[in-house]
Amino acid sequence: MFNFKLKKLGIISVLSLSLVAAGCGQEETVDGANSENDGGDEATSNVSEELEYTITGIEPGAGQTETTNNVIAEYESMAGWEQELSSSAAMLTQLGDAIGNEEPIIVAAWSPHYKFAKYDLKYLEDPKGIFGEEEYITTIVRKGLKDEKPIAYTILDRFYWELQDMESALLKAQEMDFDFEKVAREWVDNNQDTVATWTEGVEPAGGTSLELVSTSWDTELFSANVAKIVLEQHGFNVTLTQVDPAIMFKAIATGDADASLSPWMPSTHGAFYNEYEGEFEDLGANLEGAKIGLAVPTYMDIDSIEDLEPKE
Ligand code: PBE
Repeated sequence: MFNFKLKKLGIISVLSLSLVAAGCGQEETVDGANSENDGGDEATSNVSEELEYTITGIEPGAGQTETTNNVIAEYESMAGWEQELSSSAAMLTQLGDAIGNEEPIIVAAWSPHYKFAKYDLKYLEDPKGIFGEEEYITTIVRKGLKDEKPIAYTILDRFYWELQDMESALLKAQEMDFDFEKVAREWVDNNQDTVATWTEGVEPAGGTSLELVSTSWDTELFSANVAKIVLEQHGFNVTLTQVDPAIMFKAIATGDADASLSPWMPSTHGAFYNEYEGEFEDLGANLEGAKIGLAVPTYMDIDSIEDLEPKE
């Protein structure tokens, strides 16, 4: 129902493409070095050429994919560049392989995410500010939830945590095979004080059903699973469904689902948000200090999107 088949197909075709790309990359570099190069920008122009003017992107349906397309369209330095789309998992594999071989790579990156703890990465500066400075993750609920399920509404409205909590949960998840139900359960057990601030003075629900939708990135799976456990402990019968960002907004706007803690704002999901604005209620940030952008391993010699070279 939610594009899984499409995604799998995407991974296969993109992986085979990238094998072809990897095979061609070296010849191109040799050609480039032999051709009339003015020498000044040699390092960076070779990097752009070596990368075949390609960003290693993530899922076609990710908000970040759209934002990166806007970046490619707005920067002269990225004229003719493309994104290779597949999945976050495939991107992380390619990132790990590139770093293992000290090869150049530019990835669609976001934080909080464990890749920044695992690897030495830097965001490329974005002087036009298209990715935005800072993102926050917000909680949206369907219209009518406040009247129909006021207990859930109150708990969801209070739901908020510190970046630090999220970052340590994401590191924990690595040790626990990304079993976010387990990571969330452990977090709830160990953070009863924080949980108490969300549920304080709110009477138990007594079996009311509640539909949560979440996107499938680590941050969101963690927060959705924590919300699910806390709401279940408070007497709700919670269903959690993983969906693409477009479906997440649609499900809340149409009332098919009650709530989501997944929207990244203002840049990442801004287009979806605007499309459905007025058809859902925004309860405000559940996490602040997130970020999206293009990132490279620190051994690469470029610092800004403007250090790239257009494809001629
Ligand atoms: N992300 C992580 C998602 C949202 C969370 C930035 C990769 C996206 O839709 O782009």
